[in-house]
Amino acid sequence: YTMNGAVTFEHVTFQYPDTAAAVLHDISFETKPGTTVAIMGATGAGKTSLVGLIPRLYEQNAGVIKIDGTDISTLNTEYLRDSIGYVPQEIILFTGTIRENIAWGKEDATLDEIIEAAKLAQIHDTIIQFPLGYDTILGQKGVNLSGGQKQRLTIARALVRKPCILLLDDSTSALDVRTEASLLQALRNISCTTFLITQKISSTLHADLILLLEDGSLLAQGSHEELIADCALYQRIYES
Ligand code: M5T
Ligand code: MG
Repeated sequence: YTMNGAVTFEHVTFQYPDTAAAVLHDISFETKPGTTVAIMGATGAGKTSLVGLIPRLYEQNAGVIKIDGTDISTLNTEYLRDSIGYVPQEIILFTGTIRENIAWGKEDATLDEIIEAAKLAQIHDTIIQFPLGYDTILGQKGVNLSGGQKQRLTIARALVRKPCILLLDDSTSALDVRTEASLLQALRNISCTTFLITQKISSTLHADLILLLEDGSLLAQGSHEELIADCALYQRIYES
C-alpha cells in the first residue's frame, strides 16, 4: 500500500544512547494526511531529534509512533525510508551537474522526474536560466549557488523520490516569504505531509499544526490563531 502520511506520536520519550538525559519527553500529537506541520523551538530544543524518529533513524525509548495508524516499529525500514523524504540541516552538494545532484540516491530518475521535482521545489526557473540548464556543473569547477538555491536543490533531491512524508530540517531558512509559501502550497497540492522545522513566523502562519518545543517538551501545539491566543512564548516569538 502507499502511505497517506498521517503521523501520530503517542507519549514518545527519546534519549540518545550516549547521553545521560532524555532529549524528548512525552511528546504526543497527531497530523492529518497532506498537511503542513511546523516545528519551532530554540536551538537544542529537540527539533532535529523529533523528525529523525519518523524514518526510524533512532528508536524512541517509550511511546508509540504511527503512520496511518500502523506502529512504525512493525514497518520495514527500507519501505519507511523510501516513503519519507528527509532534507537534513546540513546541505550536501557535490561537484557534478545539477541533474546529478538532484538524482543523487535515485540514479535511475528520468529527466522528466528531475524537472518535476525541481518545479515543486521552486528551483526549475533558476536552473533553466543557466546556459547549460540541468547540465550546469556545481562546485569549485562550476557555478556557486546561493544559500536559498542550494536549499531548494536539496529539497528537489528529496522530492524526486516521490515521498508521502517530507521532513525539512531548517531547509527554508534562506527562502523569501513568497517562495516558501509557493513551496508549501506545491507540497499541499501533491498531498505530501510536510514537517517544516523553522525559526520563521512566516512559515508557521500557514501551517495546519504548529509544535512548539522547549527543552525537549511540547510546550504548545495548535494553529497560529490558537497559539497566539494561548501561548505566551509563541506570542513573544511572534512579536519579536
Ligand atoms: C536536542 C542532543 C543535543 C541537544 C538535544 C542530533 C543530536 C542531538 N543531541 C545528541 O546528543 N546527539 C545527536 O546526535 O539532543 O538536539 P537537536 O534535536 O539537534 O536540537 P534542535 O534541532 O532543536 O537544535 P538546532 O540547533 O538545530 O536548532 O541537547 O545536544
Ligand atoms: Mg536541529
